[in-house]
Amino acid sequence: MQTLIYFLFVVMALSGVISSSQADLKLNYYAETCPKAEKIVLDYVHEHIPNAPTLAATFIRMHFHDCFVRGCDASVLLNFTSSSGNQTEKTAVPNQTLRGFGFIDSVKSLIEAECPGVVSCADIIALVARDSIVVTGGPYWKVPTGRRDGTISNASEALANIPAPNFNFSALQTSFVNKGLDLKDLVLLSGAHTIGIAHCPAFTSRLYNFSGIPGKEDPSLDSEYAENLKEKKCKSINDNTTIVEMDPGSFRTFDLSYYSLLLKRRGLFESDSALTKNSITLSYIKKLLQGSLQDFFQEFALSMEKMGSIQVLTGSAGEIRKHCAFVNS
Ligand code: HEM
Ligand SMILES: *[C@@H]1O[C@H](CO)[C@@H](O)[C@H](O)[C@H]1NC(C)=O
Ligand SMILES: *[C@@H]1O[C@H](CO)[C@@H](O)[C@H](O)[C@H]1NC(C)=O
Ligand SMILES: *[C@@H]1O[C@H](CO)[C@@H](O)[C@H](O)[C@H]1NC(C)=O
Ligand SMILES: *[C@@H]1O[C@H](CO)[C@@H](O)[C@H](O)[C@H]1NC(C)=O
Ligand SMILES: *[C@@H]1O[C@H](CO)[C@@H](O)[C@H](O)[C@H]1NC(C)=O
Ligand SMILES: *[C@@H]1O[C@H](CO)[C@@H](O)[C@H](O)[C@H]1NC(C)=O
Ligand SMILES: CC(=O)N[C@H]1CO[C@H](CO)[C@@H](O)[C@@H]1O
Repeated sequence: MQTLIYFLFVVMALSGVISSSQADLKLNYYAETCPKAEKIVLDYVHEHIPNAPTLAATFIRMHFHDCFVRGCDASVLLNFTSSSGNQTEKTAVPNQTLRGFGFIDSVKSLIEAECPGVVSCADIIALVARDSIVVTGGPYWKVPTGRRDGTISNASEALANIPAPNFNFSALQTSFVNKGLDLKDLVLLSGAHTIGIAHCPAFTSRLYNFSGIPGKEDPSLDSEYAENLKEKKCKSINDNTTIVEMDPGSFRTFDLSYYSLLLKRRGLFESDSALTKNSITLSYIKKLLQGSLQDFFQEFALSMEKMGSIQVLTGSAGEIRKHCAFVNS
């Protein structure tokens, strides 16, 4: 009998541990402590994103990069910590193309003025990302709040945890599984590449140096598209500055065309085209293309909610930063 009780206790404790991170976030977490917080974010986004719609892409990407390194804890925003100095996550190669830090700081200042020390920077990233995408006509997803801010930010951890554009299928799968995300999430979340831009270095090896062979093109890239990119965009392998729309023609519209391009072998990164090389992910792509835009939005929302709860700090873990770029002293 005692053994049975002990067994039940262990089972309950384990399931509690497994579900605790998600259970501790809740919708409108600041209802009592800072009732205007979410409205302040939404108003600021409404006021500024229509003038700078390309920031919506950078914010959803910032949220992704935050969540994949030490969980969604705003470690991506830190400029300096005592352990890493200025070699924080944002200095790592994948982060060098992030923007919009000033926007987040402005939202934080408005919220601090309303209720000091209450709302985390991690929640602000999650809310800004969602609201910016909605304002630009993309999907809505729920953002339960209650995340707390981390105190560590380490450039080498960003390199180790953020998937790279030259990842093949199995490397992508491993990267996502390590964060509790499955192949369906991989296909759906990659769908964010329906908006935004990339710099040439993310894919020029596919045009000029595939598999390290000078002059070789990636045979899984549509050759007409490849020629076009070489002639008009990334004219050499050393072009570090030119930007390319990832979903040419509708890079500001959150739609299904990213997936159509994948099937036409026009995914820009190896990581995009890798999704067509596995039968499970290929069939998800085809299924999405057979469904409606609303179906895609609904599925995307579920994956975003999963992503937004990766390894979150809750309760008394971490802190509520006063300034998003610095840990509290
Ligand atoms: C699956 C693995 C992924 C890889 C390898 C990857 C890689 C990249 C790279 C290399 C860029 C271009 C950055 C630049 O050169 O400026 C980019 C852009 C972008 N990524 Fe991803 N990404 C992945 C997943 C995601 C996810 C999960 C999201 C969000 C849910 C996302 C959202 C975006 C957006 C919106 C942009 C455009 C950014 C802008 O316009 O500034 N990506 N990604
Ligand atoms: C933090 O670093 C960003 C660039 O990564 C810079 O734009 C910003 O001004 C810095 N913030 C502070 C408060 O120093
Ligand atoms: C950063 O992370 C790397 C890899 O995990 C580790 O070797 C290094 O010691 C860390 N740096 C600091 C300053 O904590
Ligand atoms: C980072 O810190 C090092 C020394 O600690 C300093 O030499 C360098 O200028 C700093 N870089 C930036 C961008 O602040
Ligand atoms: C995928 O990439 C990994 C890491 O670079 C490599 O070890 C592996 O062999 C590759 N797998 C395939 C199927 O190419
Ligand atoms: C081509 O790829 C190889 C192997 O990755 C690398 O060593 C070489 O520097 C690359 N060439 C150029 C011009 O970038
Ligand atoms: C582009 O970046 C690479 C790697 O950072 C560097 O070696 C190269 O000199 C840069 N090219 C130009 C034209 O700035
Ligand atoms: C946004 C940001 O902090 N970008 C930095 C990325 O890293 C490079 C090199 O370390 C810096 O020059 C950028 O300022």
